[in-house]
Amino acid sequence: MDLQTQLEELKNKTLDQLKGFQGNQSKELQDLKVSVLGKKGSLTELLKGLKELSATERPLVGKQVNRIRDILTEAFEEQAKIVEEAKIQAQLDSESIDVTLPGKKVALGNRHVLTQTSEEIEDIFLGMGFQIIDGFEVEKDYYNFERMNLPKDHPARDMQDTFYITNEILLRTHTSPVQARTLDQHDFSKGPLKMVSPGRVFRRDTDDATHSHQFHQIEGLVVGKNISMGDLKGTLELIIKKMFGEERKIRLRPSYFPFTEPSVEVDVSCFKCGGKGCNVCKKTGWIEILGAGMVHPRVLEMSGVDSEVYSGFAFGLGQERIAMLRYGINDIRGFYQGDSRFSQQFK
Ligand code: FA5
Repeated sequence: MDLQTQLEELKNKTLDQLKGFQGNQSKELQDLKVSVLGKKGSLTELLKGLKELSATERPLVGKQVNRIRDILTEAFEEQAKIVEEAKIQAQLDSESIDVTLPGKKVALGNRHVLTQTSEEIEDIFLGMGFQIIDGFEVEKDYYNFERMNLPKDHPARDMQDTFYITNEILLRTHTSPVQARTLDQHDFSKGPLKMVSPGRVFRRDTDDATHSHQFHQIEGLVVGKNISMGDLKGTLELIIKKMFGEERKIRLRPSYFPFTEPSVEVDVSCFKCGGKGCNVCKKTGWIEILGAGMVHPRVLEMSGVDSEVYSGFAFGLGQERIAMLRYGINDIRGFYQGDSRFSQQFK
């Protein structure tokens, strides 16, 4: 049999074999393809006979080979499609869907308890005519320390060590730099300044049940004419009673902050032991929740505000401490672990 006839036969035989492959026979189809068109397949085998042909016959048969390879390649592709479709159809036929079965429940998340706390506090302040201001988490040393009356090399900088990005740029240690930035902007001819600014702060603190190296504060600042320590105490009492109820006791302790004079620290009676002393309150019966005081005249002057005419108070609340007191959370680390069993409790 001459080569051309053999080639035609191979083509016809393969086309015949290609008919009737089922959906579950994609492997068999692939095997057949390899056995005909593969490197060691029958077509390649027949090609070896090309060199026996005369110079006039060879190009003609060569053309025929190419034509047959194209026809077969196309036929295999076509058949592969048919097999794939048959496979999908078989799968669809074998699976029945019970549309009456209940659907899968999608678990709904809820706002983090710290977000809820912050929004609640913001709402109370909005009701008292305060504005809400955003600050920068990455802050300049200048605003975080210098404008807060903590010049370079001031020993009180040790109270709030932090993570420096460069010598001049750092992760803010408190929300107080927003005080300076807001004072710079405020137009006192239009009335007093009353603002709160919530946000994340960072410190080189050792983590324990009540301390984290990253936590949240809410800064408050009121500056105007004739603002006194009485206004500070009244505002704090109001917010603490709204947040914790009338029965919770508070106490003001004299303290020191370079940016307030006088300065106080405010404690709330411990939620766990009610004031008797336990591991949460470190046996003191009290948990510190905020620092506050009358704005230091130098802080006002650095913003170009005349401290002879204007005075004010400021405070910095620890949001985690507030949430812990409200909900009886005894370990601050729970806020940051992303455990849904924790967050689901505060819907
Ligand atoms: C300050 O950060 C001052 N900027 C607050 C202030 C503002 C004083 C305005 C006067 C005027 P202090 O370091 O005490 O102060 O922090 C304030 C509150 O943040 C604390 O009362 C506490 O509730 C919370 N806090 C402090 N350190 C941590 C910590 N490591 N983890 C969680 N909460 C903390």
